[in-house]
Amino acid sequence: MTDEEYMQIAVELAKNAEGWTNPNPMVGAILVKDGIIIGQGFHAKWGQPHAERNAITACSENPEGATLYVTLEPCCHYGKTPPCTDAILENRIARVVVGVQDPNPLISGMGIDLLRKAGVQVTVGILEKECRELNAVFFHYIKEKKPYVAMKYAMTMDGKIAAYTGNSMWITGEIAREHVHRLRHKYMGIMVGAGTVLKDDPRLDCRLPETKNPIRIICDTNLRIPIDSQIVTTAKEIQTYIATASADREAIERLREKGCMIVKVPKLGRHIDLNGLMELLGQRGIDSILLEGGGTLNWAALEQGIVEHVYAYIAPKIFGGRNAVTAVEGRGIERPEEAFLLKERKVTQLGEDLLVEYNVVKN
Ligand code: AOF
Ligand code: ZN
Repeated sequence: MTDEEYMQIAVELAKNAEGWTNPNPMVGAILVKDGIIIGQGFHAKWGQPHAERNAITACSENPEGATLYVTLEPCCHYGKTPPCTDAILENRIARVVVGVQDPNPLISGMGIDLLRKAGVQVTVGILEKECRELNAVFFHYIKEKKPYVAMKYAMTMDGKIAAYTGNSMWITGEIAREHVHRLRHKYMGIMVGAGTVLKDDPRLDCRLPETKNPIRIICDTNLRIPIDSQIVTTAKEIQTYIATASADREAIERLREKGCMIVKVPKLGRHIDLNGLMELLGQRGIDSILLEGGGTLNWAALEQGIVEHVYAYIAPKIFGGRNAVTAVEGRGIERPEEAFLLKERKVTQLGEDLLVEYNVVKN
């Protein structure tokens, strides 16, 4: 097998931990000796042992002289766990194949240097693109210190997210809706505007087995969220932030009593400053957010430049209706050349529906 083929196995292993490692990366590792995989592992959960140590522990024979394939550069620092480079040297691993350099300033190339200086043969950049994509969130968050925001919506073939009556249950089929719940597990936070709470009274939880709920973030400039909404009444069970520019002390106190955390954010025009909010949420350790609308918030998020990725679920239906809402509302752009551009298409078939994904082009 080639280095790329072994690395692919490590990438797949890493994905087992999706949603459990944030704000740490997902990492997979395998040990190969005489062409045979003798150990494999992945970083299973934030704070727990790293992929390399798990692979070494799982070895069916002595890893001395083996090759280690690991999706991310081995760490050389003491974090919640001791350096992986120590484990590599102690076990006399002969060669290390690295997917991508760790962007963490505590490591960023120093793990590779340390191993080379100690006489280990190191190859860097095998399946680099895949390994970087695997941790798009981690790469973004460690650099920007703000969450990676992915906008998600479900629409008909004619671009409607509801009928003209406002009814949107349901646009897509069951398989696509289950996929959305996987995203709610993968992303650490989920964000909607107050309008969506007023209209749908959603729970914004994750209803799949062996998953966790995202932290809920409601953008509510003027504190319109009803005290008896499902978000507020479940705020003691599921972490909930209300981001507001309101100074209404009584309303804030009422929400706090129900378990909501209030973040005060300055206004930018008529709505809250989303970049300011992202900074605050980044400081609180939130590395990723699934943005589920509605159209007003989606527009503001695009306009303020906080969106990195777009998931569009498309159902084979047509609703029509001049007043039926679309995924992105607001004022919109004036001329086609002002469009927000998307790149790196990915298409997945989900039953009769399609999921079309893109990254947002940043200048
Ligand atoms: C690795 N292998 O499997 C992972 C790495 O606090 P700690 O000890 O868990 O360290 C977290 C940092 O280590 C994290 O920010 C990232 O730079 C790196 N993650 N490194 O060698 C792994 N998960
Ligand atoms: Zn490590």
